[in-house]
Amino acid sequence: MTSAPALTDGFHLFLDALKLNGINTIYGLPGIPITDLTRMAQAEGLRMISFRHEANAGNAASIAGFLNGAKGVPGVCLTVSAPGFLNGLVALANATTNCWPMILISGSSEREIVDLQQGDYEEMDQLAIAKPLCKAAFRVLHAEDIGVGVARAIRAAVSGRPGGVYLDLPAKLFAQTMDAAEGKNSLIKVVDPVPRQLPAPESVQRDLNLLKGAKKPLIILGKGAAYAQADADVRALVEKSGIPYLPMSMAKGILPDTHEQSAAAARSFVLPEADVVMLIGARLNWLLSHGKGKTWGGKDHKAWGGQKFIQVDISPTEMDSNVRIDAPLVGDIGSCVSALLAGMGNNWAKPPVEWTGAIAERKNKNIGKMAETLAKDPAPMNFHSALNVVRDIVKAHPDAMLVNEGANALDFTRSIVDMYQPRKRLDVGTWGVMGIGMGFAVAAAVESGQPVIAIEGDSAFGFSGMEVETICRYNLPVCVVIFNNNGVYRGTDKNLSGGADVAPTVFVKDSRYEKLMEAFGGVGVYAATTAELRRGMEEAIRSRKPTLINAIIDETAGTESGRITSLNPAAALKK
Ligand code: ADP
Ligand code: TZD
Repeated sequence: MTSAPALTDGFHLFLDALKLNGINTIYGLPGIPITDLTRMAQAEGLRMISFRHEANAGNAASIAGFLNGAKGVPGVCLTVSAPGFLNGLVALANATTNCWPMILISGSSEREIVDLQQGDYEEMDQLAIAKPLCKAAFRVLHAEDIGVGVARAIRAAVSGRPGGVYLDLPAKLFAQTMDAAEGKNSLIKVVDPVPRQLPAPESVQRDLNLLKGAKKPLIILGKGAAYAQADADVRALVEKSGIPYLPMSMAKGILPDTHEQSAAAARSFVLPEADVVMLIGARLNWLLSHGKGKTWGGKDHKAWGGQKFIQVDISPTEMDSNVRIDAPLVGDIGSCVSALLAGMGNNWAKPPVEWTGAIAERKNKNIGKMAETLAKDPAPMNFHSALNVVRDIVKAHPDAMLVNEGANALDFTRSIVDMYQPRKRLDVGTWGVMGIGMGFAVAAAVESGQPVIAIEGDSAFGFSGMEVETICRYNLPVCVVIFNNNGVYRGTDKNLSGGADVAPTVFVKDSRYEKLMEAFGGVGVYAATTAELRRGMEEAIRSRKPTLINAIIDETAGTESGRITSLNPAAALKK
């Protein structure tokens, strides 16, 4: 009697393909047709982090991609069909916008029923819908193609400019069987998923020539530089050149914010004054006022300020997107920066002291003013006094991950809380999207093993608040601090009609958010003073217990839209 050949199936081939490529964690939410897949993932030794809403699982996967993408490992989010898939799409689109590698994997209904629109359970043409929102989208119909599908998805996500990828897995795929040996042989371990992309020597020389002639040079580090994990070389470039630098939000900490060359506290001075600006992994989008206009010393809101730009980026088509790029340097940041370092030689002249001295003067004045504000301890707390506490805690725990969203809660945290290590600050990114908070916090804890501090506006928190249960369930060392000022931006708006409903930006006053955490066994803290906030945060970090601190902030503090009030169309006609 001959024994039947060993078989494998779609479930196992898919999980084996992930594992083969170093993907050990899946963020997702079970249901038809992927319930068994989530169970088997766990059984096969993957970490399956199960969320309460796919939006948060998607955000978790996207920030895992930010943290690990340079090592060739994208974040993975797994959802059910139609509604679950749609719930994951904001994160997929956000990942693509931010250049983070994430693969959204969704189960889908039967192709022949979907394509004839015969009304299957959760019927939707998911592939077509995902396509415009991501870098690439693939569907696998046959078990023997799983290896290729996963390999293509990984390569598309992490190579070149990273981004979101959609992978469609129809229900019928999972139970398909094939010979186990052939199945194993069909899997692909992606070789060199993040190939180096060397810059052209003549481009390097062009950059150095421009930089050499500069009287007032400036370096801007963006989150692409943080993503690339070329920390030592980026730091060496800044220090060897002696050029002042500005870190974009998520680039904070590549060099410690206390570095003497940081011009962050003199931002509004250096942008219009600089003559040559080198962008490293930063785009001239709205966050940099498109490289022109008054921020840059232009005469009006669209006028060029006269700066020459060097741009280091992996994407050639990023160049000239907003203003002329005089010296594009296309390649991966690690290779570009090391080529620049080599080209600078050993006697590179530092920038003129007139420039660095003028910056230091502005900077010290502003830091002095800020120190005075931070030293005040008003009752109730305001953003500054509460953030003075957070600032101390982060300084004492530079390994901790800091997640941050809100409007004022975002802007003030970014400018007040110094970061000391790369890829510790995780925030709303290019879109300024609310809802990333708890998803990012979960992934930050899972991926790093470090304590996580999430500084959340009360509105921002609401978008993902139910995931405090997830934080408790996995017993993650997350300390959520809600800056509770009773509403979106502030809690003081009035209903213009005089009716009984509160204004659209106002919430229930004095909400007891800390009880949410207590409901699931975590620690809830009500903090009305800076002393209570400090005690709560210190204890959370010490104990590593899931903690939610409801920090009561003056409801009149803060401004509409935080720092971007100017982007908010307000009625020109007042009744
Ligand atoms: P920020 O918001 O911090 O200014 P952006 O997201 O606007 O940063 O810009 C990041 C840039 O970094 C993108 O243009 C992207 O193409 C680029 N980038 C991402 N990863 C790399 C890499 N490994 N090498 C070079 N450039 C990269
Ligand atoms: N929805 C989504 C998905 N993203 C957004 N950015 C917004 C809505 C609009 N929005 C902001 O841009 S900030 C913000 C909203 C709703 C919340 C601000 O209130 P907050 O923070 O309580 O979180 P502050 O500290 O009180 O300003």
